[in-house]
Amino acid sequence: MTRTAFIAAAALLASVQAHAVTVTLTAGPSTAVAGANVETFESYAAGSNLNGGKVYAWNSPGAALTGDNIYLISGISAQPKHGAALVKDQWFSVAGGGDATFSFASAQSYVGFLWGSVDTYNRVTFYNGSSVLGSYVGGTGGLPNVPTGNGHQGTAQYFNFFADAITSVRFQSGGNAFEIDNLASVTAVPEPESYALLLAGLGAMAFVARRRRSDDLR
Ligand SMILES: [Ca+2]
Ligand SMILES: [Ca+2]
Repeated sequence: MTRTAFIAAAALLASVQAHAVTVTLTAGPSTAVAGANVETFESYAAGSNLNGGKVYAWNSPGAALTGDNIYLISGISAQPKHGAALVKDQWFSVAGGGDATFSFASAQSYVGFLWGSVDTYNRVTFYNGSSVLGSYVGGTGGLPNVPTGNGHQGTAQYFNFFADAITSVRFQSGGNAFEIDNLASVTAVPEPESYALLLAGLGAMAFVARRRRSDDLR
């Protein structure tokens, strides 16, 4: 491949892949995106270790009901609030200093989750392979409609993140805790314009290669 063709191919690849993450919020408790796969964390034993975090249940040791209609394991984790009604279920929690990653079998065009008690020490990062697509910190004003500060256990916001190809999502927390439920995702299907761009790029490269060959013959 010539240097020019290589640069053209690299630029083309970048234009296809480097699309930013779009963030939206909807009312909880679960995804409103059609066709999403949803992990509710109900199939795990309470206290299970999972991908760097833990699955807690409403009846975990030390759990007590609070005035926000959630179960609180004092100083450790709070169940994400599902709405006005009391819900007895399980959730996923990343403890202080914790680092949890969910890797997908194939690229996803969407990832969403119910984020309970959004904290300034919670960080969520979306990857395509080792490339960071987007990284967000809770409670700092960087996300729409999220109260700033820590410990807003009474909020029930569902977060939606859209990107072309998310291969993993990472949850990190500097303190107790980063709590989520109803982790949803949708498998990515390449968009028609991506195919069109790729075909146009391949056509351009073939044209350059052919012209170079005919130049050589002259
Ligand atoms: Ca659940
Ligand atoms: Ca929290």
